[in-house]
Amino acid sequence: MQTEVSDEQVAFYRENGFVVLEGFLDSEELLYWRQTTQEAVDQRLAGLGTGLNNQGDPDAYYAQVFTQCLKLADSHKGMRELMLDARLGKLAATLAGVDGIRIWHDQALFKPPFGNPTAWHLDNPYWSFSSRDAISIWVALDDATRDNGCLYYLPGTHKTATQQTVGIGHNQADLFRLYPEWRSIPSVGCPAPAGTAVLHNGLTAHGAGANMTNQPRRAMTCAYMPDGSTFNGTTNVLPANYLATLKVGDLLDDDTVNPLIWHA
Ligand SMILES: O=C(O)CCC(=O)C(=O)O
Ligand SMILES: [Fe+2]
Repeated sequence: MQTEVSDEQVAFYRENGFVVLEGFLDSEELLYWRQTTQEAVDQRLAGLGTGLNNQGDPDAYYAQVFTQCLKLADSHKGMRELMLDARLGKLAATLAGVDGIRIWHDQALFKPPFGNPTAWHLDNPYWSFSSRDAISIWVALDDATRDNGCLYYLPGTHKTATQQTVGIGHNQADLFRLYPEWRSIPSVGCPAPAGTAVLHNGLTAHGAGANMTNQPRRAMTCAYMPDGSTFNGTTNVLPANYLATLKVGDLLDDDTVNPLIWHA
């Protein structure tokens, strides 16, 4: 796993709100990540393990944007080992410029054959903490191309975003109702050969195209929370028993819910 980044890559990330790291996984690691993720998703969809997925109604529009399986590290041992790797935390912390990184949630995102596009959105406003330094890693398990739904970004939007976003719905352009000034920013597509990691700030506008091919576009991702972040009142993926103990402003520092995977 190639988790070292250059000063230029850090500078690019800070300026644009995303960065593409080709060759992140070598071919052996790629096979292992693909196999582990597929197995964890298959188990989850078969009803094993705990946690969340969006396949309640497989015909629903959102279910055909991607198969979304959250918190696979909680239900699959091999996935847990992959996700708790301190090198991932150090990479995220280095790009974000923070001194500690906790897992917010992992999620597999498999855009199905002929799947719907992923409408423009911001991530951090969905989550139970508000931070300008939240960061996610998105690892391509298949070649992600302009044909099958690679990611697109609006560079620099992490600098002007507020904590307002839209749902990932039918209209690609809903986000521009909130941020009309972003319509003038040229989007940047990020084709990503399998094994590439793409990282983005939780406030960078992003989306993905439709999958016009008859093969899945699989990705394994993880969202990270800077250590020291506090509860903002949003439920998101927090377990009910933990939520019951929290009030707005409390530190989110429970290692069983949000593991601290790296600290300076
Ligand atoms: O994989 C996709 O289509 C969208 C990914 C995304 O929105 C994310 O990783 O935050
Ligand atoms: Fe997203």
